[in-house]
Amino acid sequence: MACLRLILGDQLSHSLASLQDCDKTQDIILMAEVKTETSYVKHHKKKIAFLFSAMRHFSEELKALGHNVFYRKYNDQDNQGSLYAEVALICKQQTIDKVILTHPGEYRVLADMQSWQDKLGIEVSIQEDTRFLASLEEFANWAKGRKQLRMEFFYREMRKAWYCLMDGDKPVGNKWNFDSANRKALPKGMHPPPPTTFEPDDITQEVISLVHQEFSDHFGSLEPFQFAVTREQALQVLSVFIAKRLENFGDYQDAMVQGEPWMYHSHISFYLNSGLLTPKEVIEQAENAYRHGHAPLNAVEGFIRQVLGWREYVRGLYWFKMPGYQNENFLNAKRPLPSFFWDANTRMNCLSQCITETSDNAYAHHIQRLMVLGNFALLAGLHPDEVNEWYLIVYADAYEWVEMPNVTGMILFADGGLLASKPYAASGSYINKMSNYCQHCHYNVKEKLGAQACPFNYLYWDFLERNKEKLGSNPRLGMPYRTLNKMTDEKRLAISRDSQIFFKALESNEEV
Ligand code: FAD
Ligand code: DLZ
Ligand code: SF4
Repeated sequence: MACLRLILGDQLSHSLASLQDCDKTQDIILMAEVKTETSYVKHHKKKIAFLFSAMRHFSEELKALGHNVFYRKYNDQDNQGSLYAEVALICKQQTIDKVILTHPGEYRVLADMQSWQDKLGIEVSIQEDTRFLASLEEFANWAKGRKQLRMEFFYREMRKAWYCLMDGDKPVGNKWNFDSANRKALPKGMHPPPPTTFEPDDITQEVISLVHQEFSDHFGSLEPFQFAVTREQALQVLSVFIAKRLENFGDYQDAMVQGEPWMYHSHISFYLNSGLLTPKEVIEQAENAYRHGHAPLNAVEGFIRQVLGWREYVRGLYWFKMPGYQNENFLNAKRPLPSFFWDANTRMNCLSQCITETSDNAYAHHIQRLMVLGNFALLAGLHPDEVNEWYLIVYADAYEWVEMPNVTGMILFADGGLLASKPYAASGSYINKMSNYCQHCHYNVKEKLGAQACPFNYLYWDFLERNKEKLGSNPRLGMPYRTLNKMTDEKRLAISRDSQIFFKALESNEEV
């Protein structure tokens, strides 16, 4: 029986379900660079270059292992333009008894794949993506019947299930979570090590030329291009992180410093999400570092919580709630995305820095995504569709399964509190505490009102006032609502007035 096995751009793992039991004598492995995938949103140039190069390297590895690989390049004359059309062409030209797929990372792709069997008249089998540590069924069993799906409780179950950072039936250190130790600003004069980078080889050079040629109108800088593009290189990024950054990961997890986009983060999301690394090996290496005394518990637990907790949780939540999740807009946010999200042209230094780094690197670390960019999107009431699209475009690690819960649930509270117990809303003083952006800003973070005041300051209160009906009874917002309620009418009017001036400027595309 001859099988056609399609491997997607984010399925570059030798352990992939649809590669198991592959019959090298008659099966065909198909990989294809296609327009439908490059254009459903206009991805950052670096994201396309990274994936195409990683796909091409992976196909070479499969060929070297003796597999029969058909690789469709983007500018091949006969490129069929979509995954389905590429599959259909091979099924027409060859004798194929069965098409084997691995569950994709986005609902739109799954919905498409589910129609292929009827269209092709050939059996199509969609296998579970076993690279994740919680199956979709396990997540659904955990989530069923719960009103709120708190990550913390899911994470504890995962720690027990994978016996990770456990001492018998107790968490190591007798606490599940060491987050309270992980909120330090970076001391002056302390510089994180540079990121691990790679010079483009011939395959990557060819892809870079292709991206210049075909995607010049997409967001972001293509060069310098320094990502890992093979598993071997991705493993190097991981081992340098474990050896040189992990020990400080916890302490400075929430810190932001102008000119330091990489901090003590791991920079492995690109490689985990495309399949070059597996979450299991990442977690094992981090736990080993703790067990051998190379990194403290607050760092290792903090890091493992991201991978074993958040990453698995958002994936479970996405599939548990799709397709409805994409329409959530609890706060009825309507404002279009300001143009400065594309050109960084704003006097708000924190935003300008984070957007510039996003454009340069196709990367920003979590707190930049959450507490600067996301916080602004929340306070300004930006429409979830536009915010989701932006995040999906600009980061090289972005796929809907991980991007959407972070945007819809975490930053916009658009799911009404399914993911987060309260909106991650903050005034300028949080950004000032965790970064040095305010020292270089046109606005004054200490001023609450008026033309020089940091816009986050009045937008924060205006957000609470605007959404009082929906958020006023949230127990975790009791303190700020009590403060708001105690404000004089005059102060409340001034907050509303300054916010209206700000929004008007946004609407008329003036620089803010
Ligand atoms: P580290 O800080 O070193 O963390 C280690 C790993 O933990 C990451 O590589 C990632 O795999 C995982 N992780 C950490 N936080 C999360 C989280 N909240 N959700 C899921 N996994 C997490 N991550 C993506 O991989 N793709 C996205 O498209 C994406 N979009 C985001 C959008 C918003 C609005 C926010 C707030 C977060 C988003 N994240 C996304 C999560 C997180 O910001 C990135 O995973 C992280 O910044 C990647 O950098 P790193 O590898 O250096 O991570
Ligand atoms: C993101 C992406 C891009 C830009 N291009 C391709 C491609 O040409 N071929 C491919 O197989 N996959 C690509 N991908 C990744 C897919 O979009 C991804 O597999 C789906 O979004 C499901 O997660
Ligand atoms: Fe951002 Fe306000 Fe600080 Fe400026 S003053 S950097 S706008 S938080």
